[in-house]
This record gives sequence, structure tokens and C-alpha cells, in this order.
Amino acid sequence: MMNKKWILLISIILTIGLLSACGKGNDQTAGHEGHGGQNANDAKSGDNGGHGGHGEDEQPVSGSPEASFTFVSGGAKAKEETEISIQIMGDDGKPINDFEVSHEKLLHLIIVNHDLSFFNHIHPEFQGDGKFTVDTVFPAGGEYKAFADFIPSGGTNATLSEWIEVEGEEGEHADITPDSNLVKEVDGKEFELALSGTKPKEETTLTFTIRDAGTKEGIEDLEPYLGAVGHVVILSADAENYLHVHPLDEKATGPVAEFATTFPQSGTYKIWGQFQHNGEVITVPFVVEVK
Ligand SMILES: [Cu+2]
Repeated sequence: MMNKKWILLISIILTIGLLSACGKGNDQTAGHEGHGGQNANDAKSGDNGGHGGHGEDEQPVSGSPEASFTFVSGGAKAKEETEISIQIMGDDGKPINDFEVSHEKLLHLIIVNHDLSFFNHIHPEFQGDGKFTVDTVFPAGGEYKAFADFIPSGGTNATLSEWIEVEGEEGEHADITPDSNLVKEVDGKEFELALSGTKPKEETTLTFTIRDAGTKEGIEDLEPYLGAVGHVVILSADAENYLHVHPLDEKATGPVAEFATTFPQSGTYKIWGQFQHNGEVITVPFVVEVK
């Protein structure tokens, strides 16, 4: 009970401080106003959802980080190795240098193309001064969306994204249509996906059952991938919503792997399940409709 009272008291004090700082238009406020302009990518990398904007001076840097994605050589060409740089800055305009290890990594980078037919999940290395870099190859020209998923130390999970342009001939655009049958065969394995529900704003359990495609026997010796039974990424068809997904039993080894998520609104979503078996990572995509 005491704790709650203290939190309430501190919140009130902070709110009063914040309101007065924003209202007066003094030097401090002018500094904050300038902040948006200094970060050209502010609007583009807004998937964080929690842009507070004002009065963070007394708080840790990690309140509402910014990420900017650049190609180190100035541009990227299809089918050529390209170095991507991701610069992470705090609210105060200073680089963030302390990150929590999440799923065994400091930062997860997901790259998809416009129709979500291309999916890449890689792990850039931290170079200091808030910067991560990684080499990658884009299969064709066109627009790709990059998502950087990380947790600043002492902060909350952030997913910052930006569309990036790759030079070269574009591939064919395919429609993103919901699968009529949620059973897929990839690399000699059969993956069956079941959803506990398909309603938005309700926690949904995703159950993957993994079998040998030939014998139909369940695979019971899945290896941990990024510290858990598997890793699942979900994006809305327009790549606007990146969903957070967590395993229900990290230590599971198959044939069943369960994850939980909440679809924010109705629409079409693409789900990528990633599992490791015999030292190889297998990525299996599904498209579902949430009504
Ligand atoms: Cu990752």
C-alpha cells in the first residue's frame, strides 16, 4: 500500500513539473521543441507507440528512443552485399549504449519487402556510440521495411522501423492472401498452426505442431533457437504493425510449440515461425485473417 501511495505522489509531482515546463515556453521547452527537427527520422520510425515528447530530462535516456537506418556505402543494390548501420539515440539526442540481452541478442533486425514475400531476421553487432552494423543481401530492388527490436537498459521493449529503398529491378508483387489451410511443408518438415481465436484485442495462443513430413511423426528434439523453443514474428499485411510474441514454454522441445500474442485490430497478418532442428533454422510463413 505504501508503494502505491509513493508512486501516486511522485506521478503527481512529475505531472505538475511537466505541465509547467511545457506551458511556459521557457528555454527548456525550446530545447524540446528543437528535438523533433533534429531527428529527421522522427516520423518514420514511430512504431514505438510511446513518444512522450516532453520533460524527460530527469528520466533515463531510454524513455523513447529513435533509430535511423542507413547504408554505410550510401546506397544498396540488389543481390550485392550491403552494410546496414542502425543508429540508436535517446530522447536527449545522445547515443544509447546500454541494452538488455533479449532472446540472446542486443538487437534483432527484421527486414521484409513490400509484399512480405521476403523475410530476413539477422543480428547486427554493436559497434559503440549507439551504432549497430550488419552485412546483408537484398534479393531484388524496391522498398523494404526494416524493424529494429531491442530493449534499452532500464527501459521497455522498442521496435523502431523505417522503409528503405534498394536499387535494382523489382521482383513481382504478390497478393498477401490468407492461407486456407494452416499446414505447410518446409525442409522435410510439416508445420501445422492452430490459433486459439482470430479476434482482435484478445490474447491469442498460436500452437505450432512440427512433424516429419515423411513419417508424420512428431519431432520431439527441437533445439533452442535464440534461447527458446522458437521465435515468431507477426506483421500486419501493410507492415505497419509489428506484433510482440512470446513463447508460453521456452523450454519446450516439440512437437508442440506455443506462443501468445494479441492482434491489435482486424485485418490480414503474416506470421513467421522460426525453429531449429539438427543445427538448422527453418522459417515457416503463414497468413491469417483476424476479424
Ligand atoms: Cu533476432
